[in-house]
Amino acid sequence: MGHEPSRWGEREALQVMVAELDLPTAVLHRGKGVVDESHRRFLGVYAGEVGSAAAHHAVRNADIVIAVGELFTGGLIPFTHDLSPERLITVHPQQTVVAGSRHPMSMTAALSLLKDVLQRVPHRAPSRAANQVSRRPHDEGPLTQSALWRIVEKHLRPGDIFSAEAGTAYYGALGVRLATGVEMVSQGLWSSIGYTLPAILGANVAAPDRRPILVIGDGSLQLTAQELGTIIRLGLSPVVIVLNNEGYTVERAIHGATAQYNDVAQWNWQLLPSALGATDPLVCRVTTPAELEASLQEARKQPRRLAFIEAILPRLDVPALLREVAERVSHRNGFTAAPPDLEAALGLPAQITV
Ligand SMILES: Cc1ncc(C[n+]2csc(CCOP(=O)(O)OP(=O)(O)O)c2C)c(N)n1
Ligand SMILES: [Mg+2]
Repeated sequence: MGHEPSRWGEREALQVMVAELDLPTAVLHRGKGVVDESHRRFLGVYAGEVGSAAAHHAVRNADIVIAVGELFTGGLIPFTHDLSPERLITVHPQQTVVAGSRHPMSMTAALSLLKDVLQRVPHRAPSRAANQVSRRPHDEGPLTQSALWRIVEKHLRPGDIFSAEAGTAYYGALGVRLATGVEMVSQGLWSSIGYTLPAILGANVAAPDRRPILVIGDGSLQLTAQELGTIIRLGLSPVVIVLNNEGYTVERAIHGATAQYNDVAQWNWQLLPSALGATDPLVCRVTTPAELEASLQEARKQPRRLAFIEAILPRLDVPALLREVAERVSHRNGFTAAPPDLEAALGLPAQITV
């Protein structure tokens, strides 16, 4: 599943189809939040040679793959999807392509037709389930990316608008299993940093009864932080978690781990909400999993109060998925040796940027 069903108002129809037919589903990174991830046959994020092994296995072995609303123009590692056209049905807003043959029709009509056909065709489902955020407790010691995402997952509520900025946050969020009805607002195609804070402002104005939960890096937030002032002026109360890892950690993972160009100014984040006009914000600085847990619990208890949480993280700590991606990007850009299983995917584009 890609992102188009959300944009074209077909998210609900798709979710009903998946539930009624008990279909195994996987999402591409931009389609995160399109299907109900609490569904027992949810396989996780499909990203070719990285991402969910269950999704990769299912896609590789399926007789037919139905790709709804995805253009395959870019992946986490582009061009490593394993999708031969002869067993592929792609459904787009205005056309459906079946094994290479194009049929002009709306996505609504195509989904209804597919539902009808699939009801009459017996289908088997893969037995492997998604294996995403680590379930191991990490409650001792300083906060890490892996503990942070486990705690964020636990605190998401049905109906929340969940947003993760480009950077380590985006990759961490891809590993979170979303509660039913959580919708994602992110920007996986161009990855323009600074996008998500204004984006949740817009989403919250459009849907005042749904609480946005944003996870954003310190570098990205410095691009559009002033919009927190608008959020405050409008009396909105999102939960904003700022990952303070002293700079561009996603870039450090690819090249220049200690390079100065990956450093950013060290703002006093604790003072930002009041500097921008907040009179009674919930402001926390967390350095351990227990502190993050407590601050999110408090934020949940006070839905009408802006929550601004500064999470202190190690400079080089990244989510597991990003580690895999960064290794491959770094290699393709000629910075490092090939990771062990990359040889099969060589001969592909030389430069990739994040
Ligand atoms: C407008 C723009 N400039 C630069 C980039 C390249 N870029 C992608 S992520 C990133 C750094 C993000 O750093 P931060 O927000 O601190 O997140 P972290 O990875 O440290 O958690 C940069 C510079 C981009 N995607 N968009
Ligand atoms: Mg950072």
